[in-house]
Amino acid sequence: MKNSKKTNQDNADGKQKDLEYNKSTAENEFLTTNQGVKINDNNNSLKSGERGPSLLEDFILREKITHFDHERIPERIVHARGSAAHGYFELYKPMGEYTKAGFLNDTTIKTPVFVRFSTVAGSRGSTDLARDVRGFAVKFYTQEGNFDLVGNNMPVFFIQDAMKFPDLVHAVKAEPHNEIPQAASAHDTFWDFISLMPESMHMIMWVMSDRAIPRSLRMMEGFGVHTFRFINDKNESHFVKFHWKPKLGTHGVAWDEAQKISGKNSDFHKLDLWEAIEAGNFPEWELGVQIIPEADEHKFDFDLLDPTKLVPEELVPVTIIGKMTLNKNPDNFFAETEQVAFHPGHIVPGIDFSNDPLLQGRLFSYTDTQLSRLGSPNFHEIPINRTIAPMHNNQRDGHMRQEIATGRVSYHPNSLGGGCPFQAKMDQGGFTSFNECVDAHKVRARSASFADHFSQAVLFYNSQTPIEQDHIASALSFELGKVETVAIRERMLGLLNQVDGDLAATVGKNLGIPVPKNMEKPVNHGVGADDEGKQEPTKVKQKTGNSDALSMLKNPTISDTIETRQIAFLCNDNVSSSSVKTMKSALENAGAKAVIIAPHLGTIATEDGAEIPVDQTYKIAASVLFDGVFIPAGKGISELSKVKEVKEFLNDSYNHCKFIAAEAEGAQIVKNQNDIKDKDAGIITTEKAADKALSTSFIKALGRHRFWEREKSL
Ligand code: HDD
Repeated sequence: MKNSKKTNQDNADGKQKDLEYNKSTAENEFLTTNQGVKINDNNNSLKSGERGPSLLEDFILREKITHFDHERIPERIVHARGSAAHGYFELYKPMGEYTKAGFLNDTTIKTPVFVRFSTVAGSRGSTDLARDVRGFAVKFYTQEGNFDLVGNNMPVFFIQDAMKFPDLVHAVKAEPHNEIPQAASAHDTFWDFISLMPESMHMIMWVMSDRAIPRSLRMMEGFGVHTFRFINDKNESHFVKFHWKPKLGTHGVAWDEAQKISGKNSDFHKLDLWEAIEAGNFPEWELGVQIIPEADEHKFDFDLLDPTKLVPEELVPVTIIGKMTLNKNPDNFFAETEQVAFHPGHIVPGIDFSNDPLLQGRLFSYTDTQLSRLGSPNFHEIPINRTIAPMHNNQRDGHMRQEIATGRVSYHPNSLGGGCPFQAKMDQGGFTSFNECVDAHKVRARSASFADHFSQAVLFYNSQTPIEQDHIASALSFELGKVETVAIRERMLGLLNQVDGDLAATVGKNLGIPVPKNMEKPVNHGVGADDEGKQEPTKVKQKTGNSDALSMLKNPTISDTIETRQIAFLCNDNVSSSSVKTMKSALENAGAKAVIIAPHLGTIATEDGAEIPVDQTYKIAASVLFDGVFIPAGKGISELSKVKEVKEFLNDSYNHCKFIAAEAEGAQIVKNQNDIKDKDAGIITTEKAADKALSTSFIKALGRHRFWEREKSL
């Protein structure tokens, strides 16, 4: 183990080499007990007589069953369902002016990373497509120790102080008396809590937007959320906000689609990430930072320490400093994805905390939770968690200790061990906390600078396109429609009214209740008993009225690539091979994947007697699992109009605003479908077969992801 650490620091493979020590394979090996004894019969327990009782002395049976009985560990209290991958981070330009962190200064190093994405509220076995925040946790195995950036796919949070975290989580999780609903916030306890906590309104706008139903984990932004500090080698501090920008753009699905995907394939995101990496389509994100000098701390209309606020990119631009590539799936889900232990408190010299009260509370929570989840203070020794930097200290013993620390000295200072291990001076890389001056009274209070709960909710809402605003109104109508207590719905309308009168009115109309007039002034229940009625939320006018970066559709960094998109080809025997081939090769050249769907597996015969392998049948394939649909030409295609699943396929594609392309007989099917016809510009048809112009327009259209304009006519 020791030698590996010296050599494993050098490159992107460093962590992989480190993990090799713990990998095993049973190839060409005998089956044995855990003690290494070869097993002769793995099918029958030891009995007294063929039909007699089993014998307690059967150590092979006992060992097997005992281990099985203990296979499960508690799932994470939040973020239980996750998918992860290995990769590396490359720096574009040295950041020495701001931070002395080694991995942010040396552009020649590829720092290994392990990234876990997650939903928050649901259990381990819940659906990937829940309307929820997504966790975006990155472990950088740097040469100076592990740095964990434990963020989300949204840049703000529900609450301002860690004191409220257990309340928030209790409210959103399944209700305690009947454990319903699973992985859903659409229930009374969540909205009861939210309606009493106006500070959550900004985050509520994000969670009700399509950010909460991503198309793919590879198509989400990531955010460090809190303001952190960069510390340079002169011990100067700059505030910093971290951003991950996906190369494939940020995309969501329609809510009806999300619900159907949950039925068709609840592992949709997990599988998508897995398959992309297996196919060599390595997902990439660029790392961006917003840097704010210490002197500018109080220059904004909001408090940098308030995690319900973001720093608009129009005020402080995001500087792109590097790129992360995920290029390897885990070998073992439990060993890696389940046992990985992230902690916002895992930082390296050059990075430090701010006094954000949510972050400060997190610094306690993450080690604590690993103790109950992984069962031992030695969780840092689990292969996926251990650092590739040299690690020496006087911590000893505890459950399942792996390291065999030699020698008689386990204390500091010592003379018997030659004083080892030594403390490191700052110029030797020793970590020192930023020497911020703090002179204050001990109080249990919230700063008045945190009291503006609505301006940024308004900023977010106003920055959305009308389509995105409609989606927010629909999401709120769905969620609050499932709330049974009318008083909770009314309180929520009061809060929504602070964000936008029309939004409140639309949701109110759907809920069948008028926006309550006497609730113009929301009450903040998130205060101490002596402060009740004080510290009411204020609405401060932001300088930035609009921020395109907050909209998925207006975002200036929007990507029109169709790489890795899955396009369904609705086929049948007697299809035109040139029609299929022309579109398939055009899509593949653009990086997308054509999936051939037909009534049966095996191959389909083309009009000219060739054969095309079939990927899926209509019994398995569903529109919601694809990004777009193409119906080729061919005499046999006309028969598809009789196939029920094809009708459903087209209807769903249409209703979820997907682009549909069709040629000749295929185009006729679209025209004959009552609900669709060729009503809008998202339906691209031609009477010709193998039309290159059609594939060009289809690819261009797919780059827009969805033809959302169609929603108006649905
Ligand atoms: Fe947390 C897990 C992100 C606030 C307490 N959190 C967890 C994970 C992510 C986040 C991505 C999953 C890590 C993994 O994949 O293993 N959490 C956040 C963000 C927050 C946040 C972005 C606000 C900005 N969290 C937060 C607070 C507390 C916690 C305020 C407690 C005071 N979070 C936990 C936890 C978890 C966790 C209970 C559960 C499993 C784990 O830590 O390892 O400790």
